[in-house]
Amino acid sequence: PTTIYLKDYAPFGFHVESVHLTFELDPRATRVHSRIAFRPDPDVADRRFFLHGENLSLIVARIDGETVAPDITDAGLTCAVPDTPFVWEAEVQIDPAGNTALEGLYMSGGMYCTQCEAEGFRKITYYPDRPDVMSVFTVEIKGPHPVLLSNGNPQQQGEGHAIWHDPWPKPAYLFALVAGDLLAHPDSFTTCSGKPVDLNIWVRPGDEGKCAFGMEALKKSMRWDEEVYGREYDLDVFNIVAVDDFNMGAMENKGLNVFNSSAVLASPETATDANFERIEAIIAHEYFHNWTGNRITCRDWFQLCLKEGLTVYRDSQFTSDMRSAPVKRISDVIDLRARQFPEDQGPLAHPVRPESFQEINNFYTATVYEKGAEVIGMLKRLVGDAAYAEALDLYFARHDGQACTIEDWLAVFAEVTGRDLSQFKRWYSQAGTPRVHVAETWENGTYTLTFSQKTPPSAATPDPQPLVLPIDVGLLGANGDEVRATETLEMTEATQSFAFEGLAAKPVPSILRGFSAPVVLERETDAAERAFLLAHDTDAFNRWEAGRALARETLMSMATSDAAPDADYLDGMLAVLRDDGLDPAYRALMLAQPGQSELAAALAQSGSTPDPDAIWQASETLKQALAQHAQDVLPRILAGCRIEEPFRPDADQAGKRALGGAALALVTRLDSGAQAAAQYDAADNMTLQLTALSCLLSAGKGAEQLAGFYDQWKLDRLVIDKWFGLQIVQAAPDQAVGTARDLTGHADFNWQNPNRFRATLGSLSMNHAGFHTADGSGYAVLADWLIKLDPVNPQTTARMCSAFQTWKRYDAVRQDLIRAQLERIAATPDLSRDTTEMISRILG
Ligand code: B3K
Ligand code: ZN
Repeated sequence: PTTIYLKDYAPFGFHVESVHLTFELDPRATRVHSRIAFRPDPDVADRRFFLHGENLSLIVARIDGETVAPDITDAGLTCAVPDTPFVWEAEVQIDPAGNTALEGLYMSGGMYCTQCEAEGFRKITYYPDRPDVMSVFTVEIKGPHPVLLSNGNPQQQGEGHAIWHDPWPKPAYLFALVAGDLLAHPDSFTTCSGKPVDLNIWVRPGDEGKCAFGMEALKKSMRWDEEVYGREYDLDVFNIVAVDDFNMGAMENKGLNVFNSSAVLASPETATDANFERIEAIIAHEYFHNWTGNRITCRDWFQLCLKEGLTVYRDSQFTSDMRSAPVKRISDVIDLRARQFPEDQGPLAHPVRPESFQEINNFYTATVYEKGAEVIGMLKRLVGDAAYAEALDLYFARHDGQACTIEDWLAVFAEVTGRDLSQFKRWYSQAGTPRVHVAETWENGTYTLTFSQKTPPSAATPDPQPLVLPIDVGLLGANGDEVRATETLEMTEATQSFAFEGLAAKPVPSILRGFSAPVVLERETDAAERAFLLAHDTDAFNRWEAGRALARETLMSMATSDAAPDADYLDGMLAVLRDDGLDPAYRALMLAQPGQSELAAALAQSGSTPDPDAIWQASETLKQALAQHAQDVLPRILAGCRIEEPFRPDADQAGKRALGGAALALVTRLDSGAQAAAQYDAADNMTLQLTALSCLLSAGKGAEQLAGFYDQWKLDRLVIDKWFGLQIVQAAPDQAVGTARDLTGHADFNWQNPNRFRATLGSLSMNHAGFHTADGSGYAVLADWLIKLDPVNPQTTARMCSAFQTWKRYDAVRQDLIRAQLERIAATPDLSRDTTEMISRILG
């Protein structure tokens, strides 16, 4: 496989003035006619005419009306062309029904749809399929389908024929086409300057009752982007389509967003509160891409974080505004630690802006997305809100209609603030999570914090340099009052001290408030200080963090010795449970324990080899101890979380249900599932139903309810995904592999559907002790299925290989077992480029 390097970037030698596409749809033999006006770019010396194209049958090609005979390879074609503007025409034939990779034009449940990012357009026709080639598209669709959609505004629409024109120049990765027997959930929106926009969510018949929430989320997103970023929508229509077979969450195609149905369809009966929140965030994310991604796009795929980091940052601001800011921040950090830290600390570590790749689809990662968003959060914290707003205005004004780089992005900040951002830029080029050690001194009324930062070297970054770290610090007095309000310390050196003078007594520091930088903070302290901060910290994030640290530390010692659960932790949690002044959602987050994989990482970092069974046992013991410790308050919590009003998927109600669910999980450990069974029977929404079922399964009960759940929901694909996943996630360690194996034999296990595959095999990899079962059967089952899926759907296969990325944490026996599976996958004949790259990076 060839490796592509950022340093080799070279512009294309031609401008594309316009693109006309005509599709004659047919499941096995779709014809695509293209008419593309090229103009040589005199500023580019290399004017080789290369068009990407894969799996295309070329029927005919013409230049200015004359038939030509291009040189065709697996990757595309070259052809002699004039040195003056010319019109390229081609007719190709493709096979949407045979396209199981779900990239390019494919079929899902009888409808046609497309996925072109990153490099899927080349499976539709010959084209310079690179994001810096932007053009105006007109698309004509012919086919016997009531609904025919593409980007932009409709010019003609009728049964069997439609023409769409998109006036905004765009790269081919934003192209989309949808055709099928679809129903619309319509609405409309008037933009800030008074322009009407027709909105539609298109679904297959039967799903029309699940669109209302997504539509509200869309309208809220449109308003928010006007109010907060001054960004107005720019077409007459905005369409969203729900598709069952989709490799990821959703796609921001211009004016025609295509969504995995799990990321848009919801009703109270079938979707959980977590589903609703995720849907609201993804709709916002894709909508926000209209400006950050579409109007301003990426010069090349190395710049992916330019649009993804910024858009994730924007959607997290949106969720904070719509819901609770502290709860959103804590959830984001939980997610960052669960998904990005393992990547950054293992063999797949790469910078936020990678410098090389073999398959770009392997770089749609938590590092590019979530760490990319953290970097923007740090930048905003360093320059301040006003300068951030000014820099963004300049970015939009200067770069609208362009394909840009991280250099362009940082330049607007440098210009607005006068700052030298060259050191800050290392956040984009260095892999690895910095570890920040803190020491303190107290002398004559001066309290000094000394920080040292160290980023562990990795294959991607062998010699890491000090980063700019915004470290938010506040100081508390002995009674819990804040003696110094939050201040952002700007650390730039490897070791640096900050002094706080004129203090009456030694304070208790609250460090890294709001998780102001994505680092691992190392502070040797005792449980008493953690408990103090858990009770008193005025920063909501750090208050939660104190409880999290207590939980982590007690679990680590329980997993490695015969230590009993820490009393400070149990008392602290009891106080949290009793504190009705705290937001229920926040209390629910406080009660959640660190994940077992996160504990394994912490143990490995502290120098011991994690034992998955011991971690599981410690986690069970701690939950049981908490249940017993809190048994007197749990009934009151449960009663207080009961909701009499009709279901609303908003933050208030969701928070109560989350706290009620956390309490029910504890109660189930004391009452053998009586109350969970009662909640299951009475539930009139999916959150309560699924929470109750989950409690029962984790107690080793609920067989009857599980069967009933299947019967009740067997016709609802999204709910049955939950049914597959929950059984595996909640299985005891010695049952998980067997359960997953049984389910892969179930009549409803459609392994070619990514959602179902992930619900089954992805869930197995998330059951930490189950996946890492000592005989290696978890590894073998996953490897078997990855080998089977690879020729059918390389993207989903490659993505799921990351289940193995943490393998070097474990003992020698497990490492050998995992290595054997990785080598078995690597040795599979004709393994895809996607999976080959992932396995070779993981093997190191
Ligand atoms: N931009 C798409 C992701 C495309 C993934 C290609 N493998 C969705 C998003 O980030 O909004
Ligand atoms: Zn995105």
